[in-house]
Amino acid sequence: MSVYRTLTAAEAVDYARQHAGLAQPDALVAAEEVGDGNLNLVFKILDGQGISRAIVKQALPYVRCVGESWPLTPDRARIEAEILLVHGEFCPRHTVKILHHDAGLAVMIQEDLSDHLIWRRELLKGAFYPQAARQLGEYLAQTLFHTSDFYQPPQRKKAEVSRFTNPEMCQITEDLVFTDPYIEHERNASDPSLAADVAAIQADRALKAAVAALKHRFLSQAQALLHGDIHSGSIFVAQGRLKVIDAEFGYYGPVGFDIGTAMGNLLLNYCGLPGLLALREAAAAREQRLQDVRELWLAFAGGFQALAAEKSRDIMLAEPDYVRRFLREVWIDALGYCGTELIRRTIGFAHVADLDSITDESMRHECQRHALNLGKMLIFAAAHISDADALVARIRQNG
Ligand code: SR1
Ligand code: MG
Repeated sequence: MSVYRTLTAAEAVDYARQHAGLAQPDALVAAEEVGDGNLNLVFKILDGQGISRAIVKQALPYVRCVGESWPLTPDRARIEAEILLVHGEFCPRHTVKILHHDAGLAVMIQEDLSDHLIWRRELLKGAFYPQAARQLGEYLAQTLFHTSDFYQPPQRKKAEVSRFTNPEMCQITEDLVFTDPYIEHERNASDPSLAADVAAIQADRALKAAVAALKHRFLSQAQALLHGDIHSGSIFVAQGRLKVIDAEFGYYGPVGFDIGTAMGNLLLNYCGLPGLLALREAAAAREQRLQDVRELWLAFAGGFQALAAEKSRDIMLAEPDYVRRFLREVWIDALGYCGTELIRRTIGFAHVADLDSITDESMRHECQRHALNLGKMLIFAAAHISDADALVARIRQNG
C-alpha cells in the first residue's frame, strides 16, 4: 500500500522538524508554499522570525501547471534526490545539498538558499554574475565526467544507468523538445503572429531530419548522468556562488544535452534582452551573455579534458586524441540541443519569461523570431562551427 499523501503546510513543518537534521528543530514554526515551477509543491520552512531554514519539496502525482488530467510518476522525486546526491558527491560546491529524502512520500528536504537568487530573474533585470557561467561549466565538467565511462567502472556504470532510468520524465522531454514543436500539436503555444514562422518550421523536412538525429541521440546515448533540465530557472546565484537545483528530468543521456540546454537558456535571454531593457543596458547585457556562453563551454571543455587526463579509469578512453574527438562530438551535439531549446521555448508548451514577459507586442515577436532563426541556424550549422569564438561570431552575424 502506498504511503503517499500530499503534505499540508503544517505537515511540511512537522516533517522538516523531524528530518531536516537542524540543530533547533522546534524553532521551525511555519511553512510558505512557493512553488512556481511546472511540477511540484515547494515549501519554505520558516522559523519564528520568518527566516527560511530549509526547503521541503514534494512531487505531485500530476503535472502541477496542467492538473490531474496529466498524471506523472511521483518516483521522479526519488530520482531527483538520488541524482542531486550523486552530483553533490562530485561537485559539492555547486549542487544543492539534500538533507533528507523519502521515496514513499516523494519528498525531499533541501538546504535553504534564501541568500541566493534565481539566475533567470537576475538575467531578466540585466544583473551580471561574472563567475556564474564558469561555475556552471565546472559543475557540468565534474558531474558529467565522473558519471561517465571515463571514470565509472563499467559494471557499476551500467547499474547506474538502470538506477536512473527515468522513462516518464524522458518522454516529456522527447515530446515537448523534439516532437511537438515540429508538428501541429494542442500542447504547443505561440503568438498568432508567428503562425507563418511556425508553419515554416513544421514544413521544413531538412530541419525535422536534423532534429530527429538529435532526438535519436537523446533516446539512445547513455554517456553520463545528466541534470536533464538545466535552465537558468534551475540555478541559484549569489556573488561568486552558484547552486544547481531541480534534477527531476535527469537520466543517463548525451553529455551535449546538458551543455546545449544551459547555452540555449543564456541565448534565450540574449534574444529577449532588446525587449526587456533600454537600448544601452540591453547591448551591454547581450555582450555579457555572449561571454557567458563562451566561458561556459571553455570551463566545461577545459575541466573535462583535465579530469580525463588525471582521473580516467579507462586507459583507452583516456587517449588524448580520443578525448579531443569526444569533446568535438559533445560540442556539435550541444549546439544542436541549444537550437532545439531555443525553438521549443518559443513555440512549444513551456515558454520562458525572457521572451514571454516582453510587453511590447511587436518587439516580443521580433525577439521570438530571432530565437527561432538562431535555433535553426545552430541546428543546421553545428558541425561547421569550429569553436566558442566562431560560435560567438556566428551569433553576432545572426542579429
Ligand atoms: C510538463 S513540464 C514542462 C517543462 O517544464 C520543465 O521545466 C521542463 O523543462 C519541461 O519540459
Ligand atoms: Mg525544473
